[in-house]
Amino acid sequence: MQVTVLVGGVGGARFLQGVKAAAGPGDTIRAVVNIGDDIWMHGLRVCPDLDTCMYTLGAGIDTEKGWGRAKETWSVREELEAYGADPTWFGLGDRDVATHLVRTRMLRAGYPLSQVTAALCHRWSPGVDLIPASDDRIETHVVVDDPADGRRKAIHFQEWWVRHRAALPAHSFASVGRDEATACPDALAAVADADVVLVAPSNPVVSVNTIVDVPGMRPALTAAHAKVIGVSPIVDGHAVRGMAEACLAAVDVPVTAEGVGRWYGPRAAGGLLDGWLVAPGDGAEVPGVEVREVPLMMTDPDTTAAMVRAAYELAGV
Ligand code: GDP
Ligand code: FO1
Ligand code: CA
Repeated sequence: MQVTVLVGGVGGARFLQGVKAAAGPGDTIRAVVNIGDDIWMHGLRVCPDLDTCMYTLGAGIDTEKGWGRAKETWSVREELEAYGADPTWFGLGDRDVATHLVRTRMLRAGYPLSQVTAALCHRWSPGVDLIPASDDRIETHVVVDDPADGRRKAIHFQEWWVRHRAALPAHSFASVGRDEATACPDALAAVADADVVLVAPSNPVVSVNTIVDVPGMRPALTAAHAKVIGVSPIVDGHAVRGMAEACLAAVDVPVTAEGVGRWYGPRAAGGLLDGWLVAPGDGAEVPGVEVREVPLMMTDPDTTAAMVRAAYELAGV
């Protein structure tokens, strides 16, 4: 069976561990990964969601932080600070820098991000094809009121999330570069060839919508012969972790499994979903979408695998 999964970072990576645990012989798993978090940092291209998936599935992740490398050291960061090299609010670990050096060198040599990612994955063997949603640069920027003078301005998602901890109310999100971009052909193929498409319990706004919104992706999802089954990242009215609540507020979507399911919408009406998994008791009415209640806490890969099997059952595969 060919499985395609739309993922962001931490939540997506944990979900992919469950997809791997549920996989049978001969199954292929392709992950279409959000690139909206990507940023140029000290001349290096950093791809947080691709790296979180690669490190997590390759057993190199710092499991406590959910990003960056295990057993990391911070000499480069300390030296940058000693030079007063801004920005100092974004931590680049020494081991992580090697990934960005290899990636940046290959990008500068003209390789597309999808080929760069495949090259990095030769080392990490994640067991899943990690495919960027686009080979083009699309960055999520956040429109906020400048704390200094109250003037409205757009800042990179990483500045909003890392420097300001998402505490600055987001008026809106902008995908800078989107209109000049196209979806990665391998990502479109992953959707077209899939026997089932899963939408991981990733951040609906800055992980899932930023993938679906890449030019070419939504028509591919609508045309796919596979069923599209989503998993709610909102349990009992809360995001399990991270800043999804702040993001949903910015797009006026209720922080409920129902609210997110309705925002994604039924595929029959041009939306994303055929099915929607919500946590027990979260009962959601999503017109045009078949809803199932299943335990949704990804405590370990086998528990997550049960969620994945429930999604396959809902898809009829
Ligand atoms: P990020 O890019 O690192 O923020 O990661 P993602 O966007 O892939 O996932 C973040 C989302 O994962 C958050 O909105 C959480 O609510 C969700 N999440 C994390 N752990 C769990 C879990 O155990 N179960 C569910 N249902 N959602 C989870
Ligand atoms: N998150 C932080 O909270 N602080 C950091 O200093 C930080 C550095 C960092 C470096 C590389 C990388 O791949 C991720 C990093 N992150 C950091 C996490 C990052 O902001 C998140 O993984 C996602 O972008 C949020 O979805
Ligand atoms: Ca992310």
